[in-house]
Amino acid sequence: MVNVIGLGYIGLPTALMMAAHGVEVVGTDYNKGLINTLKSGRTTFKEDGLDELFAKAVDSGIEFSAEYQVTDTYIVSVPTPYDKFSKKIDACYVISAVKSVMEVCRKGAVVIVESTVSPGTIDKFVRPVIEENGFVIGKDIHLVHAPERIIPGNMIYELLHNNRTIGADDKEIGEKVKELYASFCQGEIVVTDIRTAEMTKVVENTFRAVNIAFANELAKICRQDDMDVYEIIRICNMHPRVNILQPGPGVGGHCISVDPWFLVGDYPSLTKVIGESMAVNGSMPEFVLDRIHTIMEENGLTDISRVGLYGLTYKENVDDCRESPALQLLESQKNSTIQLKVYDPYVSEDIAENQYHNFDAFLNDVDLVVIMVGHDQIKENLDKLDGKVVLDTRKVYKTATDKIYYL
Ligand code: SAJ
Repeated sequence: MVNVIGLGYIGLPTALMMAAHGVEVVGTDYNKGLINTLKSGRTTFKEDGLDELFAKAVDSGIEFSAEYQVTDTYIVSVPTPYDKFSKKIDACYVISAVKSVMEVCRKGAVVIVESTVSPGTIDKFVRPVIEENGFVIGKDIHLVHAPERIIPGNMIYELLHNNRTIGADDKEIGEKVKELYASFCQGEIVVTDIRTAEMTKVVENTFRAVNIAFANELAKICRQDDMDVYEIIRICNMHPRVNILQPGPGVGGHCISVDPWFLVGDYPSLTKVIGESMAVNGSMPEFVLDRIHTIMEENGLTDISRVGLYGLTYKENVDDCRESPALQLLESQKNSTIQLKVYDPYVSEDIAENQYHNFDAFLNDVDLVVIMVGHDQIKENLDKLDGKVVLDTRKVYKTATDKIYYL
């Protein structure tokens, strides 16, 4: 039996996928409300295919409990934030989950950390917890790091098809864990050591963050001298060895905007490119704000309270708002008199001032719409924006016009 600890964006789909493929699974989370929701037959966030997978897993006997289970395999999938000042990883949730596992587990158990951690975290924080509990690592408890690579918005497909990395002290244990993931994963599964697996995961997300920062910097250069950044990137990407990502209003989510800081925190003097890239991405909400003011002036608009941000999530077609560019922008304005209106079809709770829950009512109250997220919903309703001035930060419109502006 596998006890999956932490039933958030990664832990829940992983637990469901394993259960749907014949593995005996109990999902555990300290949030009793979340456990009750799952027990009552409902999922806790929106993701394509998640409800269907949930139904299959329930049919296959998955169980949910707020209690840690006595079992032979644990998968720890809890958040790893970073300390905003030191930029170092805050491993408190991982440490606390492993401590709780130690209270119930038997000798011989395999503890798999799936949470993204900076290189050295397992040596520094996880091994001591196991040893303090009187276990000998490699004999009583086996330690594995199996970072996840699925992308919100396409999680279920990627769980099945992505290649995976398993880091283990002991090759044989690594192979055993590989077999567990191979119960559903059709991608290639590489077995390596723990430190390499830790670094690999953080490097992948850092690569993407740096690439996006490059695109964002190009957008700023092109804006200054009136060049079309999208056309330039499109043509550059026709080169066989160039693949530039897209500029945007900023970088959000719990991965690309977080993981590179782990390296900056641990290697401050060696991370010039990474640190600057994070600063460029972090400057984009402010760049959007400057664009709003310029566009208002060009169109003779004077009332900032009639500017509306469309999209509060960190990217399209998900309901996750963590670190989202729109929230970063609103946060930077919180002490000013600027009162922007906001709307997101994926966000039903009230999370911001002046938030609308009806698209038409939102449009009625604004003259300038700032598309912060390219949800399918807006792509399918562009005609409703006719007559509005639009700042399209996601290139939802195919061409800019005298009323449609890009970044
Ligand atoms: N973004 C851009 N321009 C782009 C692509 C993305 O501005 O060209 C922005 C998005 O709008 C968003 C942010 O970057 O605000 C991050 O979105 P994302 O789609 O790039 O990535 P995440 O955070 O949803 O998922 C990433 C993925 N990592 C990589 O692609 C290397 C995913 O595979 C990881 O599993 C996930 O992080 C994670 O959990 O670490």
